[in-house]
Amino acid sequence: PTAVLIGAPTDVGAGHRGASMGPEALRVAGLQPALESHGLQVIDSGNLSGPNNPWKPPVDGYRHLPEVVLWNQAVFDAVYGELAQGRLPILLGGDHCLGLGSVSAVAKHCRETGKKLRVLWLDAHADFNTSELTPSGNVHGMPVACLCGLGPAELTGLGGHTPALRPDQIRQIGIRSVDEGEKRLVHEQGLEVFDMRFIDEHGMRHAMVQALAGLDDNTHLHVSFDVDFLDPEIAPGVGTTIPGGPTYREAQLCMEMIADSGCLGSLDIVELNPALDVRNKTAVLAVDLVESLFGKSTLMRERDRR
Ligand code: DIR
Ligand code: MN
Ligand code: MN
Ligand code: MN
Repeated sequence: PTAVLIGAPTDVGAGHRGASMGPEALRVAGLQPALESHGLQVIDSGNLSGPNNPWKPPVDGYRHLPEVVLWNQAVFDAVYGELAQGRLPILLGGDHCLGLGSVSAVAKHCRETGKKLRVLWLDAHADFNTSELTPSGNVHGMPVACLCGLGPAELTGLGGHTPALRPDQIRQIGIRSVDEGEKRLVHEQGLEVFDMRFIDEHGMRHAMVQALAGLDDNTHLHVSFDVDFLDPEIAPGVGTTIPGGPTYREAQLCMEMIADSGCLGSLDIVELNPALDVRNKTAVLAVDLVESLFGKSTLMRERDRR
């Protein structure tokens, strides 16, 4: 299908300013021509608009909730509209609170078309906080919980169906920072998490074999790629760096194995923060990895010979 870039330049869900510059940094790093060089048709639909970041403290456990809701409604409408036209949406964040609007739209599309849905959440964090558990009030730490129906009605009901997702539709990869209360909730809800301990012990290959198990021709695979998934030594341009993430090779393998599944139907690239980056190198790395996600490989693969 044709891919569509959708920019969502906001940082209202984050605790650092700057992820609002993410869409432009990815364009400057050459995302569109890189994808086109692999034979993909790509349309850049430009940027969505929404409220400015008021930079206020949390209210009742949420920072900027009205602004987060407005941005997510815009993302939901754009992603849903592209899927309905048979296109593959690539959301350029923006902070990870936008995963809520994006995945809610994908879930609605799948319900309406009878497709199975698998969501891969590539992240250093579980993003499974609630207003009671959050240490920060930042909604970018809450989208997975909201997708599972735990959160304010304005967010959990975004796609007209609560919950948008069942925990068994989600696989988390690369996790290495989970807050105390969040840890218990992840366990209670039965999320399948391939944390860094798992990747250390069993390797990225085995983690991805398990995370991709059970996909079939009727499965829509959504990848929500928080750039802080990557080790900060190679990807410094994010607001919340956590040491001990996947190396360049591990991240490449992860992306290549997703490409080989042939099921990729939508993508978020979020939390890239150019204000904290070094000569745009994190954006360039993200583009390199996304090329692999869309099938770039060193040698010809099985699918190229068919
Ligand atoms: C932390 C940081 N768990 C919080 N979360 C995220 O504020 O909830 N950082 N997602 O990127
Ligand atoms: Mn479709
Ligand atoms: Mn995240
Ligand atoms: Mn994160």
